[in-house]
Amino acid sequence: MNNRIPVIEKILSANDRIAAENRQVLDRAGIFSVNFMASPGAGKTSLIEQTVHRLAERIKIAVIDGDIATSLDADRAAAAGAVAVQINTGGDCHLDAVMLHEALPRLELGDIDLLIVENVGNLVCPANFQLGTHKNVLIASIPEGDDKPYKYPGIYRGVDALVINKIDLLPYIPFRMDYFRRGVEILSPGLVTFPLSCQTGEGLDAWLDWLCLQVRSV
Ligand SMILES: Nc1nc2c(ncn2[C@@H]2O[C@H](COP(=O)(O)OP(=O)(O)O)[C@@H](O)[C@H]2O)c(=O)[nH]1
Ligand SMILES: [Mg+2]
Repeated sequence: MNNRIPVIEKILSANDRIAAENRQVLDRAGIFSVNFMASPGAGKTSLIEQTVHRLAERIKIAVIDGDIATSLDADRAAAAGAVAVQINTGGDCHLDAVMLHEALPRLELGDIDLLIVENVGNLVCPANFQLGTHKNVLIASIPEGDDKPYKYPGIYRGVDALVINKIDLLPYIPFRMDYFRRGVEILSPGLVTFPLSCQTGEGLDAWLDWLCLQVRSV
């Protein structure tokens, strides 16, 4: 039992080493990359679809989709107009840096401006495994409830931007935005936040402006 903590530390530091290699590969290719993390159903793939629809004419976008099984999400990203690769984790509840490392050569890296990685739907495990992407983006959604920052502090603490999706549902679902945002502020003070709806398009422009700014900054 006493050996467990050193073993986990070793796995995590090996992951960080590969994550740093991934970052180098992406930087060398001039690619800006984001890691989308969220619970299942929050709207990761929907935000990818909307982002690709709106930006694909201006920015070359690739998507790497992580799921336990199926290629359903990569199929959706491809149908939206992105180059898409699916990773099946076969049961793992998160992507890790090695999985991304193995997926990167499946893309024409010289032909990509923006890489979006869709992590496995989960609010716990993805927070522990850096992939080497430039930004970690968390997608919350109204039906999940306003208590999630308090219940899953780990994932809310480590992110670079927060999307609050499905704001079209605010009239129908009890969700105290002030309470939610107070919880976020405690964990990630000043976190850049985009309330939006993939369904109606409300709020998408601010998200896309931020993303384009990041892509241009590479
Ligand atoms: N009402 C509403 N539904 C949405 C919105 N975004 C996504 N959905 C729906 O939420 C469900 C899960 O979306 P999906 O993108 O597959 O989530 P993922 O599992 O995080 O990739 C689908 O039925 C979407 O149509 C939104 O902004 N508003
Ligand atoms: Mg999805």
